[in-house]
Amino acid sequence: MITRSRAVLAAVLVAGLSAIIALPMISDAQTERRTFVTHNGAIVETSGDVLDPLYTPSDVEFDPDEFLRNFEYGRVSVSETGQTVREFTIVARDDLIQEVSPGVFYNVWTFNGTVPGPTLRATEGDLLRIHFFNNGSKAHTIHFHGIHPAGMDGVFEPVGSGGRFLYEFEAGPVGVHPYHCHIMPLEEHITHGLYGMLIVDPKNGRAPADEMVMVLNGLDTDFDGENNFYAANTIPFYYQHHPIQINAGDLVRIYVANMVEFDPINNFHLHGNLYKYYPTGTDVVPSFYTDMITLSQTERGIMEFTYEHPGKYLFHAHKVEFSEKGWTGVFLVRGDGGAGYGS
Ligand SMILES: [Cu+2]
Repeated sequence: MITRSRAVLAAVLVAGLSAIIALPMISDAQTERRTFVTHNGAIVETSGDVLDPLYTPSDVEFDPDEFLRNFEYGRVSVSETGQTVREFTIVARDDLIQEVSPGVFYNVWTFNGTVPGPTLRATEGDLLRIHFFNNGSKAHTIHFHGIHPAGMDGVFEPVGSGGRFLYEFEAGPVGVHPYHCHIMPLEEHITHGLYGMLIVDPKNGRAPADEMVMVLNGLDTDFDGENNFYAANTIPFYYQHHPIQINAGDLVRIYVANMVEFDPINNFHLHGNLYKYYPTGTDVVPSFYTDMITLSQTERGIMEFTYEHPGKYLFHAHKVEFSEKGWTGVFLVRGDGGAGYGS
């Protein structure tokens, strides 16, 4: 068993790189950026770990099937005023290594050990207390999209290595809201994986459905400012090789968010069907009935659809480059009766 060692990794950063050049190191307390040259001559820099896939074990076991339908509701209590309180603990790290595709290892920066971080869920008006611990080597924060006081915005309150912060605000508005680290350089902190989703449900709930989360993301594994892989939920081609099983006649609800860096747009195309789409999930009336939405960065929403006919149906980015680099999957629609989620 080879133990991961930064010294070893630094010495052998050869995969895909032809040479390390003696350009001055760019460093400051926060980023410790390193500069090197790729095999095609491009000069790139990163403050992440540069890895040799031949010698790199993986620290992260991420199961996209488990992530898909997992919602975290927090530790629930009731305040003296009768308000529901939901407490979450989120720990940031920036030292984990994940085999993101066979033979491709990447230094992921994580909330609670995975990319994306946990899907948090609350009801409008709940008091959220998010206990944030930064166990990383760099400063990090959590910036939530949504409505909250300025001091809870995770922008001007950097949490240094070893530090902690309590984010406290009321859940709202109803919708789907991404959260992400907001430390500069922002592109780097996001693309390494410090993001997740907060779902705020209406007080009267939602219609029963087979619910799932898809965070659309990209991986820049060679630090050149372009993504080498794309995915729904991090692992390229995962849901193509492991089709998502749903039932004909069941209402399916997908909470989707686009967290792809570097590329200005992403999209979601569904085969053999159309879906109702609720941008940002803030309205109870769908804005579109379509098989194709386009999302800029952090755009998100709710998709709802029901398949009538059993079989295999593709879903993917209609930006073909993205689908050919991993952002594609399959719904396997079973026709033998479902869980009874009526539409
Ligand atoms: Cu960060």
